[in-house]
Amino acid sequence: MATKHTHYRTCNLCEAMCGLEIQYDLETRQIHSIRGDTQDPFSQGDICPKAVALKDIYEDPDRLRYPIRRTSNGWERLGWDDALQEVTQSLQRIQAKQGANAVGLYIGNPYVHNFGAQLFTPGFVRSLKTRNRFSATSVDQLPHQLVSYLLFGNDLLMPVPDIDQTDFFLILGANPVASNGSLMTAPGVRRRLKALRERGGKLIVIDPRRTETAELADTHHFIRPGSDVLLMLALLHTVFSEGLMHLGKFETFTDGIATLQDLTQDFPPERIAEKAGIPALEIRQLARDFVSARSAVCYGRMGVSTQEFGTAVQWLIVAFNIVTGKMDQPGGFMFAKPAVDIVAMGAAKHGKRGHFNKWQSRVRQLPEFGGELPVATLAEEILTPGEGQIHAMVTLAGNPVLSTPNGEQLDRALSELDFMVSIDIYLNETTRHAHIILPPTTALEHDHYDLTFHLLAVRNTAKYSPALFPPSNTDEDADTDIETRHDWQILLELQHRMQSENGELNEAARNAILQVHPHQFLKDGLKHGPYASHLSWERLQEASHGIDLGPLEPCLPERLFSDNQRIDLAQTIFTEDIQRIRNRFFQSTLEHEEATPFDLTLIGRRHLRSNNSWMHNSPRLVKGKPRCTVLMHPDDAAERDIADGNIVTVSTRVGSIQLPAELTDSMMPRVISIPHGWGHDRSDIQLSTAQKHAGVSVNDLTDETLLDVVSGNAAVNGVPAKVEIS
Ligand SMILES: Nc1nc2c(c(=O)[nH]1)N[C@H]1C(S)=C(S)[C@@H](COP(=O)(O)OP(=O)(O)OC[C@H]3O[C@@H](n4cnc5c(=O)[nH]c(N)nc54)[C@H](O)[C@@H]3O)O[C@H]1N2
Ligand SMILES: Nc1nc2c(c(=O)[nH]1)N[C@H]1C(S)=C(S)[C@@H](COP(=O)(O)OP(=O)(O)OC[C@H]3O[C@@H](n4cnc5c(=O)[nH]c(N)nc54)[C@H](O)[C@@H]3O)O[C@H]1N2
Ligand code: SF4
Ligand SMILES: [Mo]
Repeated sequence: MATKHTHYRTCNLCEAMCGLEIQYDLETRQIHSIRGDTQDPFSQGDICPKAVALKDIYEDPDRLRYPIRRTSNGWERLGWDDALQEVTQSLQRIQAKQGANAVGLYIGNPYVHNFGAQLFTPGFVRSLKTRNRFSATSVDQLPHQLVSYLLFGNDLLMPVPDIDQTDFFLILGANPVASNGSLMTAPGVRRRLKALRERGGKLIVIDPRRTETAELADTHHFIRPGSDVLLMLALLHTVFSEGLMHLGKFETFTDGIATLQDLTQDFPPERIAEKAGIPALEIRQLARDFVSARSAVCYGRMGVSTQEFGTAVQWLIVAFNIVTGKMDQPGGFMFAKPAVDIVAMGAAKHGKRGHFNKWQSRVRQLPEFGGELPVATLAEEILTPGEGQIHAMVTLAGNPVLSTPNGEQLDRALSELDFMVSIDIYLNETTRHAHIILPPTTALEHDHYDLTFHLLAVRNTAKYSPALFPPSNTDEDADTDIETRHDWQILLELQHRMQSENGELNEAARNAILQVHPHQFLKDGLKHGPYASHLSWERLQEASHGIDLGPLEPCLPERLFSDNQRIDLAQTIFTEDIQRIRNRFFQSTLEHEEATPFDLTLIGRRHLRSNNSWMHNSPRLVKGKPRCTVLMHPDDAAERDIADGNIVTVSTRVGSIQLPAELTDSMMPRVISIPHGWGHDRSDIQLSTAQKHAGVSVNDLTDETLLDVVSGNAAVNGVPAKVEIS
């Protein structure tokens, strides 16, 4: 008779780190149920509907279970040895002929949720020796990382809102009720936001859409997409001009305040109100309320990073928190202190500074950051002939065809490569271009520790989860040799093979590493971490629900990695951008505005039941009415004779897509919203459920030339667009 067992683990799907309680049967490897773990001290039983889809991913018959090779007769099965050999030979052949940079690499989002992959990627990257490295960072949080690097001396030292202790939470361009929080690991975020209001705190949301989060807020302000930078300058202006500045301890280690004050002089609320769409008096009151709150935090996420002034907004957000005395204070913008502190470990190993703009991309001269180039230029690097052109690609846990701007162009570019290998669980819109796909295990088959998200959490906790099932087939009666390997094993094996010829990583060295499981790193990390005296590897393993390590605590200036442990708010890289802001908002000629037929502005959105592009093959997540719609204000629809549910054509400089219109006054007039990650109607993919709920890809509309030019981050929000009835 089958026996039920209980397994506790952390959900790996989004950043929230919810604790799960999984009932399962070991013999049949059946999952009976997935629930919230009420004993997890951090998530306290909270989960979202995606958690249950871990079962669907594990059991998904479409998921790849052995390496495959594309042939003229379709995909054929390969043994691991042959597959790895062919990959290595192809990459080496191309590099021998066309140089090291002829191989490009793209790393996607699930990588950050997979500590084995994180630990073994640097070695693999070194073995590729290419400068053509890209990742989802540059369609996401690149401005945050750049700002942290410039202000705090380390790109991973990102402040998080102390949501549990704050009295005043000002949110720009984030919708945590749908996304469950980003660069703010906060399981049960809805509960935490409600608790904030119940203790008398205020929640203010700035967003061109009245989102699910805005519905919970005391105040929601619509804002013109891309104009947050004006709002931040005007808030700072108010603080300076009304004598509200309060630096506190930052007085002793912050430079550039006078310059910052100078720069904001041009931006009184009265001057920018109309451009931003928020009345001047309300901006002034917002600044005053923020300052007078006992504790307060201003936080901006996706919607303000992936736009034209992403870096400037993130810089000004930190500056605003500092000059109002709210930074690094309980209830303010704070830093986590994780048990395995990758920031301190990285600094100890590599010295304190990374690099930015040391070299540029070949075609468009975009800056590298930490050795990566902006993904908005990937397609051009493949399509543009010349020395350094990309002829082969490696993708790891990424689907850039659906997730990067002008995905249609990238789709075309990938089809022209001489060779491509993907390490991925699915044959999807991107991996269909691969010559070989190497399938890794899924989350339930490997152990889990959040190297990144403990660092971004609103409370200090630590949790390790062992694998639930051994890596293999779910169906005992089918081919028993169906096999997947862990991402880290695949990466290590590829590194070894790439390096074995020149002797950089010999057999003995590889075997030595293979004996060392990724969890050895955790063991060492804990030993050198801030809780070493009472948190050992043994204790972490025993605590299956996780360990609470207390609330966030002030840590500056000691935790700064910048020169002399000082924060310079007026670095030229920031201040120079002010001119671009002036030009954009105050000197743009009418001529430019009149010439364009694009009278609306396109932004994105997330839904609780989606996770970027790759969870639409779970039937339980896609059921219900289609979610890939364009939201528009009823007045904008009426002007165009569009009724609710009509199929409309949305066009931008880059392309057109057709989808149903959904009319709602939750949209700011003249702004439209389309979610990303859809468009599963491309041929030759193996996602049977997703194909039935295909939708269209908004990234066939987003424009690879629209960037936050400082960082090179893609501006997938704020794209000029038009809508017509189809
Ligand atoms: N227009 C628009 N575009 C956007 C966004 C937006 O808001 N609007 N958001 C952006 C953001 S924030 C992000 S992070 C990016 C995401 O961009 P990507 O990371 O490129 O896209 P994902 O959809 O997350 O693709 C994940 C891929 O990893 C595979 N996968 C899943 N689990 C594993 C695993 O354990 N191992 C391996 N090897 N593979 C795995 C999946 O099958 C899938 O192919 O999209 C960005 N693009
Ligand atoms: N359910 C679900 N959860 C997810 C994901 C998912 O795909 N689905 N993806 C995960 C990933 S990879 C990430 S990075 C996080 C992202 O998490 P969040 O940053 O919370 O991302 P979004 O929910 O896209 O919220 C962005 C908000 O910005 C608004 N916005 C757009 N343009 C502007 C603008 O110009 N100004 C202002 N002020 N607002 C603007 C949009 O209307 C939207 O409400 O979510 C993670 N969690
Ligand atoms: S909110 Fe995120 S971490 Fe929590 S259950 Fe849902 S997907 Fe998993
Ligand atoms: Mo993301």
